[in-house]
Amino acid sequence: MLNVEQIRKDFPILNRLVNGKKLIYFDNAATTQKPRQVINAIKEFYEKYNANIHRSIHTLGEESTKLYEKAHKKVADFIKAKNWREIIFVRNSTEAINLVMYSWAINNLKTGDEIVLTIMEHHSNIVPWQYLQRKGVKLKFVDINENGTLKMRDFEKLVTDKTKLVAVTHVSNVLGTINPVKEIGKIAHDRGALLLVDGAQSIPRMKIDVRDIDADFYVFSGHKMLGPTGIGVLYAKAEILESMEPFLMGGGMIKSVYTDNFTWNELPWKFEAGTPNIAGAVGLSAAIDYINGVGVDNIFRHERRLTEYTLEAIREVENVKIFGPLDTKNRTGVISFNYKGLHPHDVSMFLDQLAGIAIRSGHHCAQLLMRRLGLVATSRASYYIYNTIEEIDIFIKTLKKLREMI
Ligand code: C6P
Repeated sequence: MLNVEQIRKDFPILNRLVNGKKLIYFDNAATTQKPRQVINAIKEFYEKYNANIHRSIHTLGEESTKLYEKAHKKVADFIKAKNWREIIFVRNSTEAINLVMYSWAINNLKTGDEIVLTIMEHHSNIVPWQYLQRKGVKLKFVDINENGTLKMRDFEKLVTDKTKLVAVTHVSNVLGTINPVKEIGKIAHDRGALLLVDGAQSIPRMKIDVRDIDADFYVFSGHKMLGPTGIGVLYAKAEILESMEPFLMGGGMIKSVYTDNFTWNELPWKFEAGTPNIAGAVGLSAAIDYINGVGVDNIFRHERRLTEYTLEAIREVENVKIFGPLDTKNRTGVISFNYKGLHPHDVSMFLDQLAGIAIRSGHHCAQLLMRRLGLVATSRASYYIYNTIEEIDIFIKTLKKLREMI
């Protein structure tokens, strides 16, 4: 069990008042809050170590280089990568997927090749692939069942020897569904395709072993797992990275430059052109330490408890419809719902104004899924380590109050 009271003390923002009420932050799928340990690590970096990396031989330059390389190693251990050189720092999940598209897909896919996605993908795992349609690459989409799980038989049908890539989210940011990515990977590999896993919503709350999943690419963002914004990760198998051309060119990614050509640096620097987000990497490192200290399994269990409690309590609120699996074994603490008679934006605004509750409303960058569900938007509460049953009680009470108001 988590010591939530103790954990909450690490998050200064949770003391903030919003509209006269103590902040209740239920927008964790968008971005999580940051503990003092992460904030201090960034502050300490700028106060004591700030220097560019891989350039200067002076003490500060050496120290900041060490910190930056250590962050790669920490991420590699965290996701059980074979080698820290398989960890590329980028800005976020979106950039990581774009890197795969520009560096791998553009050079390896041709007219007639296919990519299999799912209808529950975030736009970041759809739009970059649509760019390849101009090359004659076809996109196919796996559908969902009524309970918000993937139609696994669709994979069997849609993944063929024309498929070069299966790109799927590990956890839906709208439904909370946990997808069986290992099983999906087997189907992809059996037909000679690669597997890309969008881990944006899984890494903050699930133990990740990229080798067990057998992911060829696994991407995530630091800011959804207690880290700062502007730092994210592309993991890829070393042999694939070795075969890929860099996407961004410039300083840091070269070994030698001549008037007519250049040679690439070794991994991962080959893909990290220009001065990187060094402080971001230090912050991400501290975030991983924090998560390891709490225990990923404990985080998952805590969220499950909050989700079970919510799904039970929300039944008492008239005219609320929940989306996604009702079985909490197959889902994380993301609860999308609609309130009959109120637009999701209005629900969000009322919760904020009346009780200082921050939820997200809208299409959640998943318009294909919205259309599939016959919706334009939902309200979405999403939990993390510092959320409590007491906060959920206030949330449910406020939802009931809305009923009386309208
Ligand atoms: N979802 C949400 O509120 P970036 O913006 O690159 O850090 O993450 C993109 C992304 C990719 N995949 C999934 C499954 C995601 O949930 C997200 C981000 C946020 O749901 C912001 S739209």
